[in-house]
Amino acid sequence: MNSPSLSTPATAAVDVIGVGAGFSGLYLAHRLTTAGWTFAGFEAGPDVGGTWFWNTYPGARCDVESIYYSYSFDETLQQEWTWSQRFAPQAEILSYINHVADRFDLRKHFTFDTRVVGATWNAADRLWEVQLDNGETRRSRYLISGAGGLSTPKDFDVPGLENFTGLQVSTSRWNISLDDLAGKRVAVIGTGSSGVQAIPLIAQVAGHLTVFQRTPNYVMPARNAALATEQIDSIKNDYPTIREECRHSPGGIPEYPVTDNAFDVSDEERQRRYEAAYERSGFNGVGAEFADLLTNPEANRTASEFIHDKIRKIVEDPATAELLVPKYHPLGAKRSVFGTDYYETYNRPNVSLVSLRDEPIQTMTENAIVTSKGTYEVDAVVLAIGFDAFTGPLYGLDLTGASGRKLQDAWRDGIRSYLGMMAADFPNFFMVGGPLSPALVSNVVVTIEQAVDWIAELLEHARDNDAAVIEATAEAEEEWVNITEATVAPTLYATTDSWYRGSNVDGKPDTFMGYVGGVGKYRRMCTEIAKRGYPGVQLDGEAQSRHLGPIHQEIS
Ligand code: N01
Repeated sequence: MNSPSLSTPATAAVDVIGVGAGFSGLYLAHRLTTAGWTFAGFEAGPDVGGTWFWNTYPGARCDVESIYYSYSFDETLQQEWTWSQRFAPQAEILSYINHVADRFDLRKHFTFDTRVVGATWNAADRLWEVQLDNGETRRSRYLISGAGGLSTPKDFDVPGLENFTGLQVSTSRWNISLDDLAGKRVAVIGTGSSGVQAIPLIAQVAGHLTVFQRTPNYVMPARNAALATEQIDSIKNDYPTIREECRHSPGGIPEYPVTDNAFDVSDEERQRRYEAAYERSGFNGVGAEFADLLTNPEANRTASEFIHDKIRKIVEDPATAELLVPKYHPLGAKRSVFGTDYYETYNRPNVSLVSLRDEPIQTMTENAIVTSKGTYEVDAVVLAIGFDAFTGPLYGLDLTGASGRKLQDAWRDGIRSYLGMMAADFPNFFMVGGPLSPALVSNVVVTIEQAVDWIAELLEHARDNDAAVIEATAEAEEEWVNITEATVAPTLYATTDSWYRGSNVDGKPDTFMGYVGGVGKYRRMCTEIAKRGYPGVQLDGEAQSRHLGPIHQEIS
């Protein structure tokens, strides 16, 4: 194959620098090098895996079913790999990622233990100058971030944490063994997806576990199970259809077809349906049982109260049950959480719960957490407090765009992008599953593959047109921001504080960081944009149309 790098200036060592060697970075390396581009990937960690390399805390597993949370780009790959469980544990996902890296010989494209710490657009040479944490600078025509949305841990903003001299570990950088907690008095701070998965296993070994909960969540049973041989055979026979369904679904998993609203049915019928959904569980469970659960607060209340009742039935101590009942947000408006024996864990004699809403942490001493109501002596603190989502990893690249402005300054008053993949004033820079893409609320692997393919085709389009510089127009970016806002506005996401909107990080602008119109609609729209010659994208300063135009309305 002829190298497509003919137009890459001599001063650029490679066509593309890619950031990260997780699901995004690996597919990026595969897709682009197969098409003949030269590619240099940099990964801060010592090996491939991204999220699944770092998040090794006890109980870590994906809550999107393994058969959907995997690559679809290669039929042989999906035929030869066999998932053991409905929801694969972290170690199995990591070995899958390693298998992919080996099978397609992808490690050779990456330098590990090397972080991108800065990147500046050089307008004269029309390339990116990329600074690495080893002090070197590399130059590339294109810079593509596959740094992920949940790869930058949130600051450890627990007051007085620096005073604590006992064992301290965070779920997102787990570096101890569960045995290290055996017999100890352990505190877990945080009850999101990570905390909920870790808590039952920590409880099994700890002398005493105290959970410090700020916001109770709706935790639905994961209902994980081994995949039977017949199930696997049937999935493998049907993979092409399953993948196509995922690609054109709302959330990147086969759609659970619901058209009726919660009050279209009798109270008894609604209850019956919630019970069936609770048994089914997963993202197509209770939260997806009626069409209006995420838009009508009253409808949502019926589903929320259904879960409240479940909690009260499972948790034996009524006072603890009341603290666990989620009352500060509607079901599904914050990221849904799926657990195994989560509420049952609070029936153990060695587990207690502290509500930080009632008694906030004031400080920590060398061996205790001090709240407004008491002092809790502990030997170990586990932080499960989440991430500086989406912008954290991007701002870590410290990008300087064409006008000399940093990305973090350009987005100071609100996060912006064109399709979640490009940013005006940052030429030749692309994001795989970036902010305002469907990545936030979908099976991210589906979004990753779509984004990589779309970006790769755009690079080819630019090459075919002898264009060296690709940039989203400010007009198209503005339109996309308006579309994403208008799409989320009628939903309960828009009015609920969550990391989806940056509420968990002080000073972060209030922007819902995803497109909620569905991965299927988004894919069809991106395809149409490509077909029409990329309106909203300028090549060497010339835009076919500066606007995205009515494409979003035209596509169903
Ligand atoms: O983080 P989170 P996570 N003092 O932000 C609390 C994905 N994921 O790592 O809600 C005390 O959800 C915070 O309280 P509040 C998934 O997308 C997936 O658990 O802000 N508490 C909350 O309870 C997920 O949504 C999987 O009031 C503090 C918790 O810490 C995303 O990653 C598994 C605090 C943080 O919850 C993030 O999940 C794991 C403080 N200073 C993760 N700061 C699966 O696929 C925060 N909190 C299963």
